[in-house]
Amino acid sequence: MNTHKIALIPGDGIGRDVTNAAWAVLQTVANTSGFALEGTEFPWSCAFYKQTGRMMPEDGIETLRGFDAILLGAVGWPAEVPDSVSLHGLLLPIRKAFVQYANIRPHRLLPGVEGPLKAEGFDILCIRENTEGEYSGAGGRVHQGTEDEVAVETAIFTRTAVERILRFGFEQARARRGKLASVTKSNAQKHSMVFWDEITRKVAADYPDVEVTSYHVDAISARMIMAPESLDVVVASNLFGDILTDIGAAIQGGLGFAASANINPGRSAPSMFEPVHGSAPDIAGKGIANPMATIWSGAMMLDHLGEKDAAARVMAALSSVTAIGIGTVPGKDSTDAITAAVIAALTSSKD
Ligand code: GGG
Repeated sequence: MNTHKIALIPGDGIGRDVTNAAWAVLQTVANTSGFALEGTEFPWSCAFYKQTGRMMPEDGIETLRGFDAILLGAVGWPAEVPDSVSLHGLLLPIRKAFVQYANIRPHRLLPGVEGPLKAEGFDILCIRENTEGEYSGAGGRVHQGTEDEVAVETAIFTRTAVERILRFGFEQARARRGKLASVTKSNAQKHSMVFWDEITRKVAADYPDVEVTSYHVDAISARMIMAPESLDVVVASNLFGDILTDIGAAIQGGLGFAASANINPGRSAPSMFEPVHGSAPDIAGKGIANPMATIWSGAMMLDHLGEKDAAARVMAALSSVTAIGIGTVPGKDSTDAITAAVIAALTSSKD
């Protein structure tokens, strides 16, 4: 029997609830699909930071390298650890070290979920550059604590990273509806985004079958709300993609539905799967976090691991549950109730 080794990092706040839920669903589908998932849990989180002074041990990356994939819940507990420390101590180093350069976030309505728009339907795949750009961490502060203090945050755009993310986007567009939106702001950012546009045109020449349009980030933000059905694949830099995918989450009914995959397309290291949402301290411990985003991310993990049928079964189970109104209204159904309904749908689909 095929066994996939999965590193589980529940993280902070609702991260544990949603990871437990997704893991129960994934174990159910594995047990009924003829493969095994072997999970190893790591307590890396803000609580771990409080105990050790680090978000993960010094050899954390090397420890994770031996796994087939990583399933992560949420990171951040700002009351105790600054968000800049928790993000730069766990999530961003994993994405960079494992060259998970493509952050993929699907935005569509599950059956029975209305979302805030009157849109008939939409199916957007946002692809966010995940290793550099505005989240490079390059910069510093001088004259700290004085009137003359200066903070510099330098966005890094390399030809290698911009070209590979655009190429990845064009491949996805080719496999979908053949439309690619390249997100820019080259009227204002006359170095990095002019460079981004040049590389978009260069890569586009290799994909004459894909219809490519460059949108300024402000214009595409409005378009995602006013005409989301006009978009197919959207490729953006790290910061622009982070922001646009919160809009994507909002129009698909909320962050409880927004899944994501941090993919190393060359498979030289494990990829990581996580909901778009964070640790949600306001609802942590209440048992009402929507686990669907993490379950959907788990389906993306199965797909990446080659368990395509199992991934499709999880998505069908999620859809059948939302179609009867379970998990569609924030806070109405408990995490446990939603998880039990998805597991029941999976089990009955095998009968
Ligand atoms: N689900 C992982 C998590 O905690 N995400 C919250 C967050 O702030 N992410 C930042 C990012 O995706 O770059």
